[in-house]
Amino acid sequence: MKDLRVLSIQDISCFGQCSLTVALPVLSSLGIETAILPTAILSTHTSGFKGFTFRDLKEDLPAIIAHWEKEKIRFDAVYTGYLGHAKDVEAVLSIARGELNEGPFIVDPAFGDDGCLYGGFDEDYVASMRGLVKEADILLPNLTEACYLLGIPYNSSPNEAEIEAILRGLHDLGAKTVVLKGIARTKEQIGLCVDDGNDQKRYIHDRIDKDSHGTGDVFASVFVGAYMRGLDVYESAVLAADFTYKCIANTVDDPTHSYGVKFEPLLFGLEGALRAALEKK
Ligand code: PXL
Repeated sequence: MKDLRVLSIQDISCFGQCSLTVALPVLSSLGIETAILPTAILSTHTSGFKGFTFRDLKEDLPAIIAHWEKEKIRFDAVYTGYLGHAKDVEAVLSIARGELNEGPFIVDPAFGDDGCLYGGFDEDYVASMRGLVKEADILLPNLTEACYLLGIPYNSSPNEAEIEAILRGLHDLGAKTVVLKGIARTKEQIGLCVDDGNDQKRYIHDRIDKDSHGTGDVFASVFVGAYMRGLDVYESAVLAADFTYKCIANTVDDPTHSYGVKFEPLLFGLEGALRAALEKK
């Protein structure tokens, strides 16, 4: 296996199983060296906790980047999630499109769900995210984020024409390939659509009727790991969706675990599933 080094740029929520505390173990378990650039440190994530602390690290980013540039450090991909501050975008783009990154720039907008923005975000944050979308090789939005990015009303059950318009709109914003999550949603099913501007593929699969926090981060981390290890975008999205489903199934019966999903016990099987998918190619 080729040595791979990915940089993940997101917040650290010290407690709560999301962002970097998901990306690091997932990517590491897939054999990928994972460097991190934390954009903020929070005591917990912002969903379901009250009174969390938030230390913005945007002042630190330029010096970290300058040091990496001096050391001639290189990454095989850059993957961003929840950043926390609109001003982070400038630093992120200087990494993703500068000498530090020699591979794809993969963007999970990570700013909303179920028709709403996460607490603390506003239209300015969404506007700044459009700056990332413009440069994204692969964009991983859910339906909520896609609608906000396009400035259109959220509809949890878009019809065919609406899905087409969303995909076209995201390409027009600059995203080269889009993995749109949360289509064809019923109580029992949910799906995703992969669209590279020429070709479109969908994956509809079983759904557990429970909203779980951190699943977008699990999906994105598995997706990035699988894609970097050699699956194509669609295969990576399928592996990520199936693994995310298993994580929810592993958590849904535990009433004490409402803040995230119990992905850790499943990581060993994830590497096996990835290898099996690679061997099938
Ligand atoms: O899972 C996305 C996420 C990441 N980081 C923080 C969050 C959220 C979602 O609410 O609050 C701090």
